[in-house]
Amino acid sequence: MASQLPVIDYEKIKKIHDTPLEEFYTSGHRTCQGCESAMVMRDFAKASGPRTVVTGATGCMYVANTSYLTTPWIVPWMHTQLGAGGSSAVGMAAGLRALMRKGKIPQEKINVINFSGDLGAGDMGIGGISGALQTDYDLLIIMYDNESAANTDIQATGSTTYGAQTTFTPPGSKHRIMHRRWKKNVAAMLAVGHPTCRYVATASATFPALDFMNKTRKALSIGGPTFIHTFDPCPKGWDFHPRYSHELGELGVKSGIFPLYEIIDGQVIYTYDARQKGRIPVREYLEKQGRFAHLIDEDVDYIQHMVDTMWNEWEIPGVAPFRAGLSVAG
Ligand SMILES: Cc1ncc(C[n+]2csc(CCOP(=O)(O)OP(=O)(O)O)c2C)c(N)n1
Ligand code: SF4
Ligand SMILES: [Mg+2]
Repeated sequence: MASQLPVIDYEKIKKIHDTPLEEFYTSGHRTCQGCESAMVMRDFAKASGPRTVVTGATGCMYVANTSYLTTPWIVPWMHTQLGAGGSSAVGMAAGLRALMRKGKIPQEKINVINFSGDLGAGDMGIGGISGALQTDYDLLIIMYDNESAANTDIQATGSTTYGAQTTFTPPGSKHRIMHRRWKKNVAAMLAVGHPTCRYVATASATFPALDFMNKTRKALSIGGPTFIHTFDPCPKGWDFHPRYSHELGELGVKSGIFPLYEIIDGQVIYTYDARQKGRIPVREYLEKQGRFAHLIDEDVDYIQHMVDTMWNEWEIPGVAPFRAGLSVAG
């Protein structure tokens, strides 16, 4: 159950001109040119507005955003340890609740948002996030997924795409593909495992207003502990020219390799329904990135096959990779 504080009355953004002009993540950062994760920061801060406090786990979005004596954050912001995103959000929300109960600060809805990277949230911090999703606090955890431990020079994580070159998985003459795991399905895993969590979504800042900002607002309005997983092209780690970040995001969504959906009170809603809209070949997404330059046709065919299976054969396409249960009597 979420807190009884009045919710902030967010309007749905129907077109790009509806987005607020005020910025709460602005100049003063040193992320790479074309960094889509920086867009995730800017967009969620814009969507959530001034009555927001943010905790951020170690990673590019901590380090590049807090160069000595500078910061782009306008809203209150606190660093937390890698893997501690969930517990930092719970601590922040509990602290605010206690201060309000004791009358030390006015009773009002203050958004608590944690951002953690794919290593920090999906791998190291998954236990703490699971704990946070079992609480009754209003908090939102955003896993910004650049598909590597980018800050420490692009090591593979559980979220790295099959076959990608990283500093942990360099292709060699003996083994062309060193990264053989399929991408971890973090949002769905958290949704399935926490049935009372009312809002889980995947999102893309390539579609900033209509997709990501509205999903941020929906999560904050629905309340309770909520989770969003974003898909963030990273020019440095994925090896492409910074001008193509949005194009890569679009190709990832339209090829179906990164499904966009919301799970609201247990109902799956596809926000880009690749079954109805069709999918472009995944090759169009892969061939524009240097991290896949070593792949040969059969590797691309394999990735295409896996994406096709995800959309055509999974019990809940893109979300749950199971077949319907059989009884033993069968
Ligand atoms: C407990 C701990 N282990 C390792 C590190 C070193 N470290 C700092 S940032 C980072 C990578 C984080 O990756 P991710 O969460 O995906 O964020 P990104 O850097 O990609 O933005 C690592 C391994 C650390 N700071 N703390
Ligand atoms: S390495 Fe990637 S995630 Fe990190 S600042 Fe550069 S573009 Fe952004
Ligand atoms: Mg990362």
